[in-house]
Amino acid sequence: MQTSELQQTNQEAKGKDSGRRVFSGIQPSGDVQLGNYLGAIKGWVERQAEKTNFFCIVDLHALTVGQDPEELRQQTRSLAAMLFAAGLNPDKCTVFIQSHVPAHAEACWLLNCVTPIGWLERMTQYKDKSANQERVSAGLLDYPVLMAGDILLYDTHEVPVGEDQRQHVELTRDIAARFNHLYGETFVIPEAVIAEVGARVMGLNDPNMKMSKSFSHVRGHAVRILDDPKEIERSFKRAVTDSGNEIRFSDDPEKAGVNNLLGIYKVITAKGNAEVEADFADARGYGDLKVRVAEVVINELTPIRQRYMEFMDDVGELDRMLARGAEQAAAVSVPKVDEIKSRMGLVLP
Ligand code: AQP
Repeated sequence: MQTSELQQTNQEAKGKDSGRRVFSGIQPSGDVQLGNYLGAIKGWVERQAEKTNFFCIVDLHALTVGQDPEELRQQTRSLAAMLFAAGLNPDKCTVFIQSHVPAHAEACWLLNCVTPIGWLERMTQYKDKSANQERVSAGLLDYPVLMAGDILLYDTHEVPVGEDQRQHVELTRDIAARFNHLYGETFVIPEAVIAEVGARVMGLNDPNMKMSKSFSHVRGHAVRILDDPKEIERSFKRAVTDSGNEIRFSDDPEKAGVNNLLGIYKVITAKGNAEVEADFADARGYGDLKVRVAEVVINELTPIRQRYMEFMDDVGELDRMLARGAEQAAAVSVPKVDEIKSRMGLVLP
């Protein structure tokens, strides 16, 4: 696409809203699970036409923990196919791979130089992820700075994320404010947008731990988007609940399992709490609850799985869609990274 066309696309996008920009990312770090879908992807699809949206497959972030190169390549394409299959439309939003736009790695370095190490060492995700590793990479510590660069390069106003990423968006705000203070107004200070429902889907085997891609190989932990209906049914049947029989929303940690199942049902059916509870008024125990939740999940995911297969059958077209996304992303982020460099005193070529 020519620059003039890109500018036109951006202007059109601005026309449909007051120019508010949205940025969000997802790592190709394993099998995409129901939490990623309900906490992030579903909302991206529903709101893609409202503002100027940038959705990024953050492959550089995936490198912060060990990855098999061939698997990473496969997972990256697979994730792209899944995002398009879920309904992201390249005519309405920009979908691209982070490493296709070198401005992201550059911004990370530049922002590293204004970020105190202490800010990074207190990140909960860093503490959790580093606790289980023999050797911790510098990249894992630096993960939130790369994320800050991703967001700030697009003059982003809103960052839709799950609850687990709230702290990283707070850090991004701190980094942006510090940079603006040191070098003059450069960055928009972004806000995390956290959906009330779907924000935290918990593991089916342990409702006190969030569902995660990197644990999707653990039996009974996650529902993967590409699981077939039988597998999904089995996962829900195995879900941990409690020894009672009351099907209602509750803050009681004892009932975290039932709460999680109801939360999944609620976000998919878009019903209110009372309506959801009423749907289960005639249920005969948790067995019934599990079967009915599995049913709505299967109905939601089946068409996505089918479209996914079609995208994976035409990798050439998939790559072309991603190249178009990278071009659109670069049209915004390359001038921005030049502005950052210039502010910091680098001589532009
Ligand atoms: N369990 C979850 N409930 C709600 N939202 C979730 N997200 C992740 N898990 C849940 C949201 O999915 C988006 C993409 O996440 P990511 O891939 O960038 O990283 P993550 O948050 O670390 O996701 P995972 O699945 O736990 O991946 P791994 O295991 O690789 O670390 C984000 O918006 C996230 O909030």
